[in-house]
Amino acid sequence: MTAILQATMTPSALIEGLARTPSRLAALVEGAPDAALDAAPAGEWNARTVLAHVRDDEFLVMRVRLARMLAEDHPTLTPFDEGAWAASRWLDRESRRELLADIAEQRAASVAILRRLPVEAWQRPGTQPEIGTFTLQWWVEHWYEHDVNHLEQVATLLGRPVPE
Ligand code: NI
Repeated sequence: MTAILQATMTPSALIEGLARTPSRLAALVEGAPDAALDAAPAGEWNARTVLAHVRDDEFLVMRVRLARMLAEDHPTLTPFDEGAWAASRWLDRESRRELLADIAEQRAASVAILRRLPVEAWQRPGTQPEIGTFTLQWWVEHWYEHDVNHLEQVATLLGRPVPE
């Protein structure tokens, strides 16, 4: 029998962490020149693309997987091709102001769902071929770690510390 991946953070800590990411990202890019948001080493995403990725993943990936794990009995989730996304992303709402507003709005919608989950829902299982089988809580923790990774990525790109 294969082990089911389990979270180490509590639901309340995860919700609190996820809820803080939009303001941390906003503080991180505040005052940075637009040219800095668009600069990156060859072959890497720049900060603006990372912000668009965080925004788009929220509704293309996060809430889709959340909804499937809540509605279906142990779904097999579909991998998401980030390279294809980056090559085909919409560019018409990528001003810093729009990106930050979109991130805050999308995240608030996700957090509102998570706050209302019954306690047993956090143990619902899902499987992703390249990861294995996990609880919804593990997957939300994975999502929070994704936030932290991209906060650190933008901080490195801009040469700034990650805000508290
Ligand atoms: Ni990512």
